[in-house]
Amino acid sequence: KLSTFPQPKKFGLLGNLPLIDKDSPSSSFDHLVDEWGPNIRLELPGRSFIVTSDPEIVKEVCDETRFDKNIGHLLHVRSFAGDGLFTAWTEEINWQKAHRILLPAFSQPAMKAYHSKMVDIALQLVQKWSRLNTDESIRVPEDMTRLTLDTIGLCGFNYRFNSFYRETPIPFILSMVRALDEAMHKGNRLPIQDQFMVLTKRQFDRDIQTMFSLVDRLISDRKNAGDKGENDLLARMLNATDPETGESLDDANIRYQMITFLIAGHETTSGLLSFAIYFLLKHPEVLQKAYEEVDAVFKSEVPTYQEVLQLKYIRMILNEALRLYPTAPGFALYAKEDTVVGGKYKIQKGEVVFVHIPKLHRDKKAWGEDAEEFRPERFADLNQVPNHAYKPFGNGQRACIGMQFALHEASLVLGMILQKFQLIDHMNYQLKIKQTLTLKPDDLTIRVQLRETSNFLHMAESQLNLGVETK
Ligand code: FDE
Repeated sequence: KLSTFPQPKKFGLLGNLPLIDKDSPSSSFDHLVDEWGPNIRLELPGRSFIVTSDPEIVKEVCDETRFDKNIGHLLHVRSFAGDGLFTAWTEEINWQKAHRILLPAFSQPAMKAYHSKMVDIALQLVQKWSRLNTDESIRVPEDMTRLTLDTIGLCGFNYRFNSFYRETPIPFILSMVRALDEAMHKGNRLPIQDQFMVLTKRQFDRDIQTMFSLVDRLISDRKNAGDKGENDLLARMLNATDPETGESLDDANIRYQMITFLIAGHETTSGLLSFAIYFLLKHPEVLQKAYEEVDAVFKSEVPTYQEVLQLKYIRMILNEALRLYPTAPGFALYAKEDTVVGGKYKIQKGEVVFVHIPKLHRDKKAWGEDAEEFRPERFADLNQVPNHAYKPFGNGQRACIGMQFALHEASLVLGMILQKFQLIDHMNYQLKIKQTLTLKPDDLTIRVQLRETSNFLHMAESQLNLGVETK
């Protein structure tokens, strides 16, 4: 017996649009799931789609023989990310080519090549924090964004954004953030509203040009300088050929990939680190275990690649932070053919299903009665993790290519922070979520104090050799 997805109340021509907070769609979905259950149909002007956070249904829509990644809702991001990995359809030749060329560049062993660059940037954060006076507070998401942006810039294209030396973002980043915000809002605006926003449109076009011009310059500079043995993503994109077609990526596509890495690689990872800090502040017993691990594993102030891999408990903390607050809170699929899911819901060919991750990650059937609690021990044995209820990096071949990159970077940084600092919840922070495209703990600030470890006394010396002696 087939049935239809429950649909919340509609408002005339606007359909369900008024139920979605345009500044925070993710929290609107949370409320809708609370009220209507884990499977819902929503109708917005000109489109209709299903929202699910039901592990049984997610398992089915993650079957790549029946469903594939949908790009429709990312149309406006495509204006500047083009056919880069994130915004390309799976059938596009450039997705397949770039996927094959770039997979090795993001593998776990490839992280060895980026490790010392990641350490370089992490040291900048640690140094900044260690020079603060005791009454100065740290705006956590802002510093984490400095860190992740500088890291992807350096590992990706040997470019230094030098965000720790600036109070305000550079024009490129202002443009990127504004364009992303506009892309998110544009999708939920009526065409008639959109037509009148001439200035907004002009700004959007200008922002896109700002992004293109920096990235295009980096590409042409590198080509002019010739191959100096750089081991970054740009070098790989310029030199590597696709094992299947023998072709390499063209300049326009490389530009889109660079913008894509900057978009995908910095806000998501910075949110992850910010939430991890938030949870550590609120869970002293977890913090204590994390300190013990870092003290046992790190032999000096400049951790090695191998040491980072040994931070098992830190990884568990990151996994658990991503469970409760998946910083990329959803992904979309479309049905390749007419099909039925959950044994009763009909989905037509081409129909879109949006997986709302935050509620999936808190499903009590999958995670147990304590699903709302922060408990890293859930990830002690990865075989015990309910896979179809854990999708912080998306699914299948369209899953996050940057996962190892993000986890290596985040483990390294969290480890280095804990090695040096005691974290102080000076304002008794109450969690407030902010959504741009990604989630962040809004206005989280902390204070830090240097821990009294003997290691620290040698720090000043080793800073002089930063980066050089990492193996
Ligand atoms: C992707 C991704 C995803 C999926 C989406 C869809 O499906 O739509 C997700 C969910 C994610 N990703 C998530 C995340 C989180 C974090 C922390 C991150 N992520 C990070 C990063 C870094 C980097 C560099 C990146 N990331 C990148 C990326 C890319 C390129 C992509 C696309 C892929 C394909 O091919 O599709 C992604 N990422 Fe991520």
